[in-house]
Amino acid sequence: MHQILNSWFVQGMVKATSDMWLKGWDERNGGNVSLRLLDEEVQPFAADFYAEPRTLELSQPAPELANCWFLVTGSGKFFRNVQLDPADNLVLLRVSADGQAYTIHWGLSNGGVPTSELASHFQSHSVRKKVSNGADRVIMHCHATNFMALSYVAELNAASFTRLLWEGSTECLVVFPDGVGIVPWMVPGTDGIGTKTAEQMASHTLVMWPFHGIFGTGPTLDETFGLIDTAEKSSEVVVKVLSMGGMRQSITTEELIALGERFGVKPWAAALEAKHSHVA
Ligand code: 2HA
Ligand code: ZN
Repeated sequence: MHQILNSWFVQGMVKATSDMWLKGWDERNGGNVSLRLLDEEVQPFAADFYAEPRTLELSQPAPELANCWFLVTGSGKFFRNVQLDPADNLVLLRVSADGQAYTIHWGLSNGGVPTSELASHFQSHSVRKKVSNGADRVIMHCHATNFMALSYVAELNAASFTRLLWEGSTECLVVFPDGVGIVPWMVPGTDGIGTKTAEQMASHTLVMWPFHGIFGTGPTLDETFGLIDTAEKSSEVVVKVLSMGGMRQSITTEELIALGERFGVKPWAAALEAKHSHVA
């Protein structure tokens, strides 16, 4: 029995993916998660590593992540199965010293490769590592249902969409003061969508992939799950409100400003100033 199965990072990934499955955000092989780890966090489990690890080229070099370790979900793996067999569904890898490749040290016990969205994850990790001074360690993608549903009816403008979610639940402005970025619809799994997502990650902790899902970032699996959960909860409220004929009253701009002051966060100015068109 591998000791690494009891590590906080494997257990944390099992908890996150199981909860995401139970939330209904990750049908079939939908969704992917990556967690950046420090050398001192993984080395205690080196006895469980492959004696002959596999090295694969990255489709896009990631020099900012040179030598970084990541625990990542596997391509084509089902979140509902991670808890049954973490060693088959997850993969522990290390980016090479030149940032051109990565080596698989544990996991994918029956073969396979890391998530098809590895390019998006690595490009976003590079950006968040910089803007958070190393604090942000998680990139999480899933198909949060109500958030996706809103992408079909809300104006696909980041500021007005952020304003809509801030109004959908009082806690939102406090949890994501930097708002939600939006990329155009693009083919998933490509370097191109990875670049666009990472661009948005420079100033937002959440990014919408219209008609597909959400990307979130944060320092821990718990924080990132909580961030997406909060955006999804607000989305659910807004979906219900729109289904009842639209808002007849809502949180005002002055009230949003007061919220930010009380909780010591600086709300994204463009979203405070934005209007949305969902008042009945
Ligand atoms: O990993 O969700 O976007 C499956 C996906 C691709
Ligand atoms: Zn997806």
